[in-house]
Amino acid sequence: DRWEPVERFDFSDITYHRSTETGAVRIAFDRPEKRNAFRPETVDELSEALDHAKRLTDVGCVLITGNGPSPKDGGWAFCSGGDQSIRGESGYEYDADSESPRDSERASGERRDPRDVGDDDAPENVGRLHILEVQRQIRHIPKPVVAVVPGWAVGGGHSLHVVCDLTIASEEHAKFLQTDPDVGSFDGGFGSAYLARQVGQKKAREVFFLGKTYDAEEAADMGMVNEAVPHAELEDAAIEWAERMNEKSPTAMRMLKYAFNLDSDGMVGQQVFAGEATRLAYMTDEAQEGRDAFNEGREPDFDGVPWHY
Ligand code: 2NE
Repeated sequence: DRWEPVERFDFSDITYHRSTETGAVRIAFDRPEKRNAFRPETVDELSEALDHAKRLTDVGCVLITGNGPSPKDGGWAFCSGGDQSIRGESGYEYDADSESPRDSERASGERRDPRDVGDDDAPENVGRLHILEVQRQIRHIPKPVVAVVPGWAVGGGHSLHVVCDLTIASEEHAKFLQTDPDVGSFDGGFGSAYLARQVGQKKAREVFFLGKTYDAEEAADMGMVNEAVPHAELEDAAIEWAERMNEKSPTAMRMLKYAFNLDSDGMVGQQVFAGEATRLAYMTDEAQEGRDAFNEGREPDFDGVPWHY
């Protein structure tokens, strides 16, 4: 088979696989009966999988998708945003009674409970909006992230595809829709402002203010989807992209991703880009001479190092 599960995790709301063919992972929302809406548990798992994928040095591409179809009605979804049924007063709340496999792991101390901050007085179930932290993870993970959209991308799910480096979508089933202002929510960050950089101000405002539904072709024409492909070929096409990207220089790809991010990420973008420049500098003889001189208690000798131009 093309995918093997990453066995160290026992997720309940997502699935997480490594490709057997190329350096890629597949992270998929796995709540198809809810159009893959996310709850805090889903977001924790997504974050954990992304953090793991970041540290896989032989993986050059992350695919994020939604499992389907729904066993209830056959509908396909990438993600329909925050699960409105568990939305509390200030955000999305953990299911206090849930009995996912992860809860037993947490109870036995095998896995850190993200709700446990080591302070017994801290309220446990404050509303969360930490999908926004995951958006920042996607921005900063040092490899391309591809949104593979088999169906609905709605609300916070729409914003997630916007924040991914590339989007590939099912010709037949993908649908793009912003419902944020219908449910009193607004992604005023990447979901809207960065979308405007992709499709222009008028179109981005149309997406939010009129709440129209766009198919994959329309979204591609608009500039927020890279390619619409037949549904049956969606995953093959995504893997082909991953293979192409894996043939490139990892350093160049990382620097390019952060260069593309830089002007929309402000000082944080500069900091991330500069960190990678520092890493490259560390690999030079002159930086190693500086380190060695300090450790040996002598003055550094940079004679002969050219002032490149
Ligand atoms: C996604 C959409 C357009 C699909 O419509 P349709 O007609 O294809 O399916 P249906 O029947 O509406 O949905 C199927 C089942 O999925 C549940 C529905 O309640 C339904 O359940 P049953 O009746 O079968 O039991 N479902 C779908 N989306 C859900 C959701 N987000 N939460 C909980 N249950 C959901 C249509 O379903 C839709 O418009 N969904 C709502 C989209 C939405 O408003 N999302 C939240 C936006 S705010 C946000 O995501 C956000 C943010 O902006 C910033 C930070 C954090 C979150």
